[in-house]
Amino acid sequence: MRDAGDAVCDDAGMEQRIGVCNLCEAVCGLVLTIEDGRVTGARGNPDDPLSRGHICPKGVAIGDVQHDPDRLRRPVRRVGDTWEEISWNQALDLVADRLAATINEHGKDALAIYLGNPNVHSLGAMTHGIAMVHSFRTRNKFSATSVDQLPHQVVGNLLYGHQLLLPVPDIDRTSYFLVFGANPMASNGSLMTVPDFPGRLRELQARGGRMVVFDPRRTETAKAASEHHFVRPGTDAWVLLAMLHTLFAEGLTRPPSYVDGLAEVEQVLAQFTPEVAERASGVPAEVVVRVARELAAADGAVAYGRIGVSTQEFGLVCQWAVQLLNLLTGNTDRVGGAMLTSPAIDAVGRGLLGRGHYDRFRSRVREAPEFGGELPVSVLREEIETPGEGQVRALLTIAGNPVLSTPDGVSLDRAIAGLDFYAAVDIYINETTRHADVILPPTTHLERDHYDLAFHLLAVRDTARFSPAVFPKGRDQRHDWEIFRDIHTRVVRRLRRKPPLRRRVLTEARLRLSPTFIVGMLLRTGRSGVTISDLRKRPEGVDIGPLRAGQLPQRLFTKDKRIDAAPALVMGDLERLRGQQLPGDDELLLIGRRHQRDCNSWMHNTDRLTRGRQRHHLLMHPDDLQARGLQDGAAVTVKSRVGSVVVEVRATDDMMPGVVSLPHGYGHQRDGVRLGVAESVTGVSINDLTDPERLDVSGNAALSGVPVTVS
Ligand SMILES: Nc1nc2c(c(=O)[nH]1)N[C@H]1C(S)=C(S)[C@@H](COP(=O)(O)OP(=O)(O)OC[C@H]3O[C@@H](n4cnc5c(=O)[nH]c(N)nc54)[C@H](O)[C@@H]3O)O[C@H]1N2
Ligand SMILES: Nc1nc2c(c(=O)[nH]1)N[C@H]1C(S)=C(S)[C@@H](COP(=O)(O)OP(=O)(O)OC[C@H]3O[C@@H](n4cnc5c(=O)[nH]c(N)nc54)[C@H](O)[C@@H]3O)O[C@H]1N2
Ligand code: SF4
Ligand SMILES: [Mo]
Repeated sequence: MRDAGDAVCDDAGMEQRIGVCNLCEAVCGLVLTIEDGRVTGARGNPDDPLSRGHICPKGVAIGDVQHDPDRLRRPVRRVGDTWEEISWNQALDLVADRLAATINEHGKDALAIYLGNPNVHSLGAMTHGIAMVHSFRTRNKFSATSVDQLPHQVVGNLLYGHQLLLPVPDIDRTSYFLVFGANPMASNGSLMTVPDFPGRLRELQARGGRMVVFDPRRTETAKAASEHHFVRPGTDAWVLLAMLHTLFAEGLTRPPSYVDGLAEVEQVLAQFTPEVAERASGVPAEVVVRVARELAAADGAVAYGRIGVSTQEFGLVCQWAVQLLNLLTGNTDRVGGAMLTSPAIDAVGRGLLGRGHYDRFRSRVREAPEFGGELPVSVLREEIETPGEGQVRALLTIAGNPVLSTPDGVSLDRAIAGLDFYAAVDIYINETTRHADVILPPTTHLERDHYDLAFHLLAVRDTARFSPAVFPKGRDQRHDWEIFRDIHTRVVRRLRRKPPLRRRVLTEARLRLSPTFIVGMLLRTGRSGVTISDLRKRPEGVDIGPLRAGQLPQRLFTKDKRIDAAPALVMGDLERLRGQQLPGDDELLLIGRRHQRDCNSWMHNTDRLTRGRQRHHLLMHPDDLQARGLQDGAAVTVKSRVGSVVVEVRATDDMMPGVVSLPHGYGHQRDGVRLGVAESVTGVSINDLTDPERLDVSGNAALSGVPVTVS
C-alpha cells in the first residue's frame, strides 16, 4: 500500500504511477511508466478490483493524447481560416460578452448547448459542467444522449421512477446472457461497466453458462457467443415482444409482487406472436420461443440491449421489453440477473442526478418532446436555421463533435457555420469545433483528479477508486471545472436579467469548490464508510463486493414503491409499431459499428491506433454485391433520403443479407479540409446518411436501419 501521490521510482527519471483510463465506460485501472515527464508505457493494473489488469489498445494509447502536439493547451480564436492563441482572460471575456449579448438581445433560448460523450468521463464536467449549463436555463439543451441511451433513461424513469436507476447484468454470476444490439468485445460494454469482457465471458462459459446474441452483423461478440442470430435492423421490438408473449402464453412468468399492470401487458402482447415476429425480423419463430423458455428456465439469467436496440425507431419499446424480460422471469434484483449497484457515492439515491421528466416542453419548430430538460439533438439544425422568436443564434459545445456524431452532419455543419457566435470547450479542432469563434481547451485525463460518479453506478461489481492527476496542470492550463466556473461568473455578471440572488450566490459558491473536495464531502456524508483518505491510500481501488440482491422495491423512486409495467407512453407506441413499414426485399438497411481501436470520432490522429488494415469500409454480403454487379473493393455510392457518400465496399458474409454497415466517427475530410488525422485514415461519415426525421418516441435518433441504395 502506498500513497498515490508517491510514485515508485525504479531508477533515475523513470517511475511507475497508478492511473485510470477514462476513454470508455470500462474505466480500467492503469499502471503508467513515466520517463522524463513522458508516458512510455501503460499496462492494466492487476491490483484493480474491478478491471483486474485489463487494458485495451486505446488505454495503451492514452499517453498519445497527453503528449499530442495537435492537442490544444491554450485558448484559440479563429481569424478567418487561421487560429491565433489568446490569453485565458481574453478568451473568457470574449465568450462571456457574446453569450451574454445573445441572451440579453434574443432571450435565453437563443443559446444552444451541446454536451458530448467525454463529459460523463470527466469528474469536473459532472460536478461543475452540469451546474453551469443548468444555470443558463435554455430550452435548447442537447447532448449525445439522444444519439445513444435516451430510451434506457426514459424507461428507467417510467418503470423505476429514476432515469438512472438502471439494473446491470450480473455478468460474473449469470448462467444465461441474452444480448441484443451490443458488441462488448469491441466496445468494452456500455450501461454495463465491464472491464475485461472477454475474460468474464470465458469464465461464464467455463461455468457452463451461455451467451446468445441477436445482431444483423456477426460481430466479434457474436463469434464468441454460444449462439448468434441475425435480426433485420429495426425489427427487434417484434422479437422481444414475442419472447414476452411466449412467457405469458406458456405460464413462465414469475414477476415480483411489486409489479402492476401485467394483465394489460399480457393483453396487448396477444397479437405479437413468434410467427409475426419471424415475418418482421427474419428470426425463426422456434428460436424466439426457445430463447424465451431458456431465459425463464436458467438459474440466473439476464437480457441486455444496447446501441443497436436504442438507436432505432422503436428504441423505447425495445428497452422496455428488455426490462420486462428480466422482471417477468424473476431475474431483476436477483443474483445472476439484472442487479442494482451500491456505489460508495450513490448519485442516484442522494438526488445528485435528476429523476427525469418527459414532455414538459417541446422544441420550437418540430414540437419534439424534451426529456430531463433536453431536446433531441436531431432538431438542433432546424432550431438554428428556422427564423422566428426563440431561434438559436449562439452555440456552446462541450467535448463533442455533433457534425460527425449526429444525423445529417452535412446540414448541421452548414447551420453551425452560419451561427452568430460559437464557443467550444474542447481539446481539439475537430469537424465541429473548426467553426468555433473561440475554443477553450481544458486539461485532460492524466492531468486531472478522477473519481467516477457515473460508472460506479453501472458497474458489474461495487468498487470505489480515486485517481489523483498523474501530471500536474501546466502553468497556463485550466481544468474544465475552472472554465465552467469562470464562464458562469462572467456571463451572469453581464446579464441584464440576472438569476435570483439566492440562486446565484449558491451556484457561485458551489462552483468554487473543487471536484475533489466535493468527492471527499460526498464520501464523508455517504453510508459506505469509505473516505477519500482510504482511497488515497489505495489508488488501485477498494473492493466493496459483488452486486447485492434484494434491494427492490425499497430503492424504487416511484411514489408507491411499485412498478407499473404498462406505462402509457410504451403502450401507445405499440400501436405505432403495429403500423411499422417493413423493408422491401430488395431494400438495403444501413447500420453502424465500432472497432476496438476507434474512440467515437476522435483519436484518429494517433499512429498507434490507426496503423494496419483500414477499417472504414462499407461491409456488405457477397450476394448483395453480386445482385448489383459490384466488385469487392470497388468505390460505391451509398445514398439515403438525406445524402450520399462514396466509399470502398468490402464483401463479407458476416453481414446479414440486405444489411450494410459503416463505422461511425469517420469522415474527417469536409469541404476539402482534412483535419489533423493520421495519413492512413480515410472514410466517410455514416451520419451524412442518417436521417434527423427518424426518431424514436423517446426522442432518440433512429440511426440504425436507415434505408439506402448502393451502386
Ligand atoms: N451513426 C451513428 N452515430 C453515432 C453513434 C453510432 O453508433 N452510430 N454513436 C453515438 C454515441 S453512442 C455517442 S456517445 C456519440 C458521441 O458523440 P460526441 O460526443 O459528439 O463525439 P465524440 O466523438 O465522442 O467527440 C468528443 C470530442 O470531445 C473532445 N474531448 C475528448 N476528451 C475531452 C475532455 O476531456 N474534455 C473536453 N472538453 N473535450 C474532450 C474530443 O476533441 C472529441 O472531439 O456519437 C453518437 N453517434
Ligand atoms: N472501441 C470502442 N469502444 C467504445 C466506443 C468506441 O467508439 N470504440 N464507444 C463507446 C460508446 S460512446 C458507447 S455508447 C458504447 C456502445 O457500446 P455497444 O452498444 O456495445 O456498441 P456497438 O459496437 O456500436 O454495438 C452495437 C451493435 O448493434 C448492432 N446493431 C445495429 N443495428 C441493430 C439492430 O437494429 N438490431 C440489433 N439487434 N442490433 C443492431 C451492431 O451491428 C453492433 O454490433 O461503446 C463505447 N465503447
Ligand atoms: S477498455 Fe480500453 S478504452 Fe476502455 S477504459 Fe479500459 S483501457 Fe480504456
Ligand atoms: Mo455513447
